[in-house]
Amino acid sequence: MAKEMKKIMITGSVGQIGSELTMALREKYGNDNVLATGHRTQPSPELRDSGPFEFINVSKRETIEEVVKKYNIDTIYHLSAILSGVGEKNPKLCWDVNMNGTYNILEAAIDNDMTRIFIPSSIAAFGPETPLDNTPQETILRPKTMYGVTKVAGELLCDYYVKRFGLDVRGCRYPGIISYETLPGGGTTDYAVAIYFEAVKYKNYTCFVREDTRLPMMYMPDCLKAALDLMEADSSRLKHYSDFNVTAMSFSAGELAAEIRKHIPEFVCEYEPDFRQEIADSWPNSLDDSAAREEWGWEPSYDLAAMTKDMLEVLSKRHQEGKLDYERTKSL
Ligand code: AKB
Repeated sequence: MAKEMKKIMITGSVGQIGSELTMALREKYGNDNVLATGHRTQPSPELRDSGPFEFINVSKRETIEEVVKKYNIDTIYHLSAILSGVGEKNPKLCWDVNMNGTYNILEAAIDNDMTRIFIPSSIAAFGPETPLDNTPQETILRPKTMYGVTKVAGELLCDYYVKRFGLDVRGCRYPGIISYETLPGGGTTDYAVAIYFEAVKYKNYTCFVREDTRLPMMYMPDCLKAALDLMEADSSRLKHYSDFNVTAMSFSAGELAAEIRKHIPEFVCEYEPDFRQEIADSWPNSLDDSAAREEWGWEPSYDLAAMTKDMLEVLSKRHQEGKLDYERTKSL
């Protein structure tokens, strides 16, 4: 008997991860089987023209219900979230979107008998009391940002739905994600993306964290692989559900700038820390992701050198062709 096709919905599909995850899922499961949703931002022509798209508001349950029923959705990748920097500027909005959004997605999943849900967490779940190096899977979770608070509460809520209702919810604690398609919006790790665009376009960058700030990071192809692999993993092997540590590399802002200088020798990076320094300082230097490796075979492909080569090749080509769509932004 033919395996029934998944009917997938993605929230936050216009965002940094969502935009690329939508295309990866459409490639894997068929364009018509992947519904992209967003809040207000218009989707790119690629996203809009390659499959279905709807506007929803994750903090309004009825808007989720409507599209879930219309498209007969059985699987959700819930990507919409307010990130750490914007979350500190607007903690109320952060709570509303992240907490009510997660709760509404979980409730919609139960009420519509869904088979599997992906809800990512983040290194923001950790805090200053967490061990900084090789941060363990099981550790102290006392974040000091609203974003972090919603991520810890989200992990706990997901685990509750697994145990209490038998819902298959999975997720990983993403580190900073670096990519060239869609810019991240309002996170603390955004400097590690902006630096590449500005190195190519302006040959200089003013970084909003100190040179010695070290954080765990991951290149987009590995980020997509983590989501796809975890969602395909054999459930009998999983001891964890929504809180897997995953990482690919760790580097300081200074090491990142030095790696870029190997390709663009004239590149100058200056450092003017803003309020995001304190957030970065409260997050780990590096993560222990052995649970993800053991339980579902997690293995990243890109390190700092391979990622930098790829990022600069793509962005330089775009710049030469006059297609590098990037403007310097002021502080959040
Ligand atoms: C942020 O910086 O807020 C995000 C994250 C690490 O979750 N990129």
